[in-house]
Amino acid sequence: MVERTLCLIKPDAVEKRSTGAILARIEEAGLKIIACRMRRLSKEDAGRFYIVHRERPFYGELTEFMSSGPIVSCVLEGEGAIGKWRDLMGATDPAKAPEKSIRRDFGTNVERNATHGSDAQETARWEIGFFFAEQELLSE
Ligand code: FUP
Repeated sequence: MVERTLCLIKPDAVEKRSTGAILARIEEAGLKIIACRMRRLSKEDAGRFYIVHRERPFYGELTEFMSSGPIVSCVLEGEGAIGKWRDLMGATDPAKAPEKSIRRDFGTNVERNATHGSDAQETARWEIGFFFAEQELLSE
């Protein structure tokens, strides 16, 4: 099934100038970028994006980090895009992510882990809507 998923390149990876290398891996894997822009989140924006984690002990630090510099948000489209993008990223903790995965190659630790990807179809719809209007998704 053709799916859409949200990809974020987080402040650590943008600062390290890994944006191009990460986008290249996405395209080489056969996923299509149908929207892409750079933006800096406020701490409040980051708090809304990660609202499901509000009770977790790392919520404050996570929202601080996610608003610490520019991020790149993209919408990826393709067959099984949600799972494909999560496979490309690897586990949340870069040390546990497989060799050649994006988080292993570009991440530092469980917080500074280079990228984000939606985990299910409903979350993907909500997360895409957080960053983009429907008419900004250029599928054709
Ligand atoms: P993932 O779906 O792989 O991004 O992972 P989670 O939904 O479990 O976590 C969301 C984000 O919370 C991670 F990308 C990074 C952050 N996090 C921490 O900062 N500390 C932790 O112990 C766990 C997650």
